[in-house]
Amino acid sequence: MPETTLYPLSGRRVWVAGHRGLVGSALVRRLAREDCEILTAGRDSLDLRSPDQVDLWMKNVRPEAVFVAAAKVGGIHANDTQPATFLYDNLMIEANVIEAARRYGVEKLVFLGSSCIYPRLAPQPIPASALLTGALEPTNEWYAIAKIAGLKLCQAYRRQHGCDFISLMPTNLYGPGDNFDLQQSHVVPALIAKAHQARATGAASLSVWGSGTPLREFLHVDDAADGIVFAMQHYSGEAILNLGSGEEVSIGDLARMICTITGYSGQLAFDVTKPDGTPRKVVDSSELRAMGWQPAIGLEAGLRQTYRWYLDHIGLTKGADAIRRQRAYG
Ligand code: GFB
Repeated sequence: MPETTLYPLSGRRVWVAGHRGLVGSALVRRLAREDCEILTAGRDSLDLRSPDQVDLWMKNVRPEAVFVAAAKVGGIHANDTQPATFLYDNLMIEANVIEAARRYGVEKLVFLGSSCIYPRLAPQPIPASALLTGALEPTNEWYAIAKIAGLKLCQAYRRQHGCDFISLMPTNLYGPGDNFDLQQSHVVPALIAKAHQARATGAASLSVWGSGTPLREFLHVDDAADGIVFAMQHYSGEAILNLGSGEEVSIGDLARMICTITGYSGQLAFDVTKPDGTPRKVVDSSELRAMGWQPAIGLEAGLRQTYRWYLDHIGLTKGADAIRRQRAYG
């Protein structure tokens, strides 16, 4: 931990935009350890795609610090099949929040992008300097373009208006509070839900999309939240920062780990009619690490904890009850 904190959160009014999502809910958990006032607004009362609603909220509530964790997110299938929603919703959310933050004098703002902003065939681990040096991965270019626009907004507002807005690019995140809907979800919650169901129903095989060969870097969302809060407290600058664990695994090996954790012993059936997406994306997080942040939760422990969360909150079938009892007492 650096000796001086650039932007202490103690006593500040902090808005977590998107507090019900995977990252936003982890930020709320993490910020509970800081002596700050956490501000939130549900989707029912504030549509972040509306410039007027965002302006009014900011005018009335006057946060001093903002985490832009709100976004339309999803896995490879959701990205690939809803390009307009991923582009429009994300452009509107980030433009509205960033402009209102400038207008009402927000002191510090952290914008969250994604590792998919980098070219599909970027050098690995991906340095921040790889941005805009090559073609994007087609399955998520709409989301990536919206996120590139968001980080560029932060840079432009810093240059033109002197705003202390910074951007972080997290790698693939997972953990409690994730979306387990198979049509929308990322790979970790999808495989947990599928393996759980396969075990509960005694299915002979479990469908894994693609070839199983793509490599992904996974970071537990509580580690991500810690890194995001750390960056708000300790970093100010135009350059974007990567946020990753450095822990890379193939999708096939990830599926095998999840089978072990859920107790499913059937076969993996790789469905090559589904896309693989980018072949590899591990980000170079050395800058944030050099400042003093490091992740604490290894992939296997994180997956086990996420499966426990799933059993307690979502897998409420007869099969889940039986499995939960067995795992609690076994
Ligand atoms: O997590 P995921 O959906 O997104 O998929 P990306 C990662 C890999 O897991 C792909 C494979 O190779 C998928 O084909 N996979 C295997 C599965 N089985 C499944 C399954 O049942 N469900 C899902 N979803 N995948 C996302 C972007 O890319 O990365 C987002 O689409 C975002 O925009 C995120 O940037 C970080 O890692 O391919």
